[in-house]
Amino acid sequence: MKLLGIGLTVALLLAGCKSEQKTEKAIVKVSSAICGECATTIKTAVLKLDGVKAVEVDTKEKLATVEYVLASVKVSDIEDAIVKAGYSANEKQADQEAYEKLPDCCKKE
Ligand SMILES: [Cu+2]
Repeated sequence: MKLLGIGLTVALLLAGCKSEQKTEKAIVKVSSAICGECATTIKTAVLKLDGVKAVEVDTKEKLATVEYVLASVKVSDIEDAIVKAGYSANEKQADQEAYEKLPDCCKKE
């Protein structure tokens, strides 16, 4: 009986952990991403955030799909990371200084 109690406690703890790790997918508009290097830069920047599980960047659709842990990351954190990498994110404009440092092929003009 005692063993069953422990088992139940462990199961509950695991369930608790699992709900904390609940992930969500955010789709962020990255209108200034044009080439593969842009995609890599954005991926690297967003993956640095604690709680981001996966990042996919589609430079044709200009969309970044980010899988993140709901409890540790906010969409605005993801947007800010992209902005700081030199790209626009949703309605936020790219950080000018970071943009200047991008390789020439990644600049719009
Ligand atoms: Cu590029």
